[in-house]
Amino acid sequence: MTMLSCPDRTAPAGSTSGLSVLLSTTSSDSHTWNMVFLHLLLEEAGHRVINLGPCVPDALLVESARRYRPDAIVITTVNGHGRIDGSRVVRALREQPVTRGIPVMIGGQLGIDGPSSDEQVRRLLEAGFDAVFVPAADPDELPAALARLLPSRPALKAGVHDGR
Ligand code: B12
Repeated sequence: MTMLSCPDRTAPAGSTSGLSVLLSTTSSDSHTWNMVFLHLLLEEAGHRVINLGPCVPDALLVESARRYRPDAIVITTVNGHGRIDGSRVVRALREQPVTRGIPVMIGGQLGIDGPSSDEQVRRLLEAGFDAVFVPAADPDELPAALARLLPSRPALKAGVHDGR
């Protein structure tokens, strides 16, 4: 069957690029509306989204990153376990030669104590995240952060990063 009409997923004129973004939650997190919101936000910014859905096991996220080799990985989590699940999965991504250079960002409600502390953010960055969005962050910052992060990794964009 031929698709006669399909939505234009290319980047709008003037946007930085049309990046491929792997969107995931953490293994324990079943919330989905945050994913729907981010999926639409990223598509409206001109990016292509691969959405893994809720409760993504670490091994599936790592395997999906190996398979799709996205320009970036965005993790959304609101159930309060993000600081633990997120740290674990980003370490797993950093251990694999094929996935270690992919920019990874996390945001939502990262703990169970309301606004994320500086210490919580520091630990997530130390575990391997390139960017951490605290609850007070404006989600509209995400497309801008993607645009800022990726030009600093030209080899990755060209698909010739070590180990790929
Ligand atoms: C609906 C809901 C559920 C539904 C989810 C249904 C579904 N299909 O998604 C159900 C009933 C299943 C559910 C279950 C649970 N929930 Co619930 N849930 C909610 C609720 C009421 C709304 C969430 C929602 O859909 N919001 C709409 C979306 C669009 O907004 P959002 O999720 O806030 O995301 C925004 C921002 O966080 C931000 N953002 C999110 N991710 C990212 C990532 C990046 C990179 C960036 C930039 C921004 C960003 O952008 C989004 C848009 O502004 C919230 C309370 C609330 N009012 O927020 C609790 C809430 C998230 N749930 C909570 C809890 C505790 C649970 C349970 C553990 C309860 C239980 N004891 O079983 C389980 C979790 C199970 C699990 N395994 O994860 C807590 C989390 C506590 C915490 N973090 O400290 C909350 C905050 C309620 C509360 N006040 O206690 N929940």
